[in-house]
Amino acid sequence: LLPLESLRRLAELHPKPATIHFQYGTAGFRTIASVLDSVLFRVGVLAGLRSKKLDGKTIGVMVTASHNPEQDNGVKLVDPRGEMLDTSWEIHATALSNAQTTDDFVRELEKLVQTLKIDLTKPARVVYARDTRPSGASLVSALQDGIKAIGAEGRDAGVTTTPILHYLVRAINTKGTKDSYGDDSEEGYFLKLSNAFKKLVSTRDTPQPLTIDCANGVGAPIAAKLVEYLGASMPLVLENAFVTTPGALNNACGADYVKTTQKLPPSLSGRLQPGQRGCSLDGDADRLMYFYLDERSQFHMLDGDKIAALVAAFIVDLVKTSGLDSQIKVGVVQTAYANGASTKYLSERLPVRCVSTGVKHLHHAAEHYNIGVYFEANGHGTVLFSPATQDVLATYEPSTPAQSTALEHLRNLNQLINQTVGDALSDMLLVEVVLAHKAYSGIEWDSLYVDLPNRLVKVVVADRNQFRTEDAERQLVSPAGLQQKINELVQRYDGGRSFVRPSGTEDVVRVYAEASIKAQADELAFRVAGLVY
Ligand code: NG1
Ligand code: ZN
Repeated sequence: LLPLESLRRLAELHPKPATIHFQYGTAGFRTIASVLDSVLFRVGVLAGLRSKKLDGKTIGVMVTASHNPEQDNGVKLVDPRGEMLDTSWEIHATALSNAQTTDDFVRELEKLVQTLKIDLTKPARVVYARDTRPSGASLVSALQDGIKAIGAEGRDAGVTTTPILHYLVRAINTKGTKDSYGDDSEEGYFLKLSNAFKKLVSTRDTPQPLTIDCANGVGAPIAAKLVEYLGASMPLVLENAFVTTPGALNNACGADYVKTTQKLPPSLSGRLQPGQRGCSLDGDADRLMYFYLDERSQFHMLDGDKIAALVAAFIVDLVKTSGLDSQIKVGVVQTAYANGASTKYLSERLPVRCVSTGVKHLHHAAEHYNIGVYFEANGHGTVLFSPATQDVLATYEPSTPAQSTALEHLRNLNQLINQTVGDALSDMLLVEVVLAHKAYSGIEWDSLYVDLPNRLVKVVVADRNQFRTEDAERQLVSPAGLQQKINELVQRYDGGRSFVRPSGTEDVVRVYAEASIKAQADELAFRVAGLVY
């Protein structure tokens, strides 16, 4: 039976604000922090139930609003293998969060326990963490009340990055098994990454220091710890590390700023020398954007598509050199936002699939390859080695020194890459490995292909739910007739491509357009926006 006394008593301390409707979307719950107290309490209870349903496996809860402004916050659940919450539970999260009174909440819980046949006698374990937002501490205490109310065992992972929380969940659940993911501590994470990195770059000279824009977020203290583990193997210069300055988080800095403005954060001007490269993390360090200044101090952005191109080509080469190309097939997953030039570059080298926006779609599609590389243009992504591929790598016997070296590199990449979720710091080390092996500077990396000029605009509409898509969001099926009009417009632009979809995280419709000339991409985007409005 449900512990009704503690559930009721603690739920009373976290009443749901009237008139607000919450929704568990692609980014979990995310909104202005001041209304989230009841949501955090209920997520604590739900995490406990999910753990009981999965036989006491540890469930993760991350309190963050990523690249959103400082006054926002949010919360996401993490499943036992370190992946996003199973989509079938998103509606349960939404239903629980919207129960108006304590009675409604208890009724929803009872319904859930019954329909999902949850055995309440099972143990429940939850590990949680938060980013540096000022609202985080009080939201975590609401979460702790929820965990307590359902009688679950909680573990506080403190202030850390989203990808470290995902790592911890997987490490805890695989502890002592043959699939052990590493020690279930922050130290275990740093050791795993830094040891693999050092092996992968053991033959090069000390590199130029890399500048990291930490978005004034949790990436700053975590990167500072990483610096100690990396030592001379990778000198890092941390910028925008003002985590306690009010209003600084994600403000005119960070990966989202760089991607949307295609500019160097003003705070870095003068801090980066011509020819030097740097990168930006977002507020919870799961997105990564690279950039460099050319010899004329012009800014060049290297986004998630450029990272995918760099990394996928490198892995394909290693697989071939190791002699494993008949057993290991490498593939790439992108979304419709991937620059057309990147899709062309990649398609000439390996299979590429396009899926709907949202990490869960990319992640699941990437699992279908032996090695699946996925990146969103905005810098979120990772590489997945399938279980069978990991076995092949563990048991394969190379027959030449070149094969043996390539195999060793693949094994170390498998350790270096955080395969639970996109991880800016792990991805950054991955990029540095490839650049070192190829002896590429930013310029050479950038010239793998030339981005098609593009423009992304938001349109506020009366009801974004009217916009429905198919074909991985590249075609509108509703409103009727609109796609036809878009097609007619697109035809008139050289290299034109455009699509329209409702945002999953904001109350807007997004319009993306590409063309061979910048002015034409802008014009196409605005004309399509005109059709939508
Ligand atoms: P929406 O708001 O659904 O476009 C945005 C990003 C996604 C993804 C999610 C989750 C764009 C165009 N969209 O989704 O790529 O990162 O947020 O945070 O960048
Ligand atoms: Zn993020």
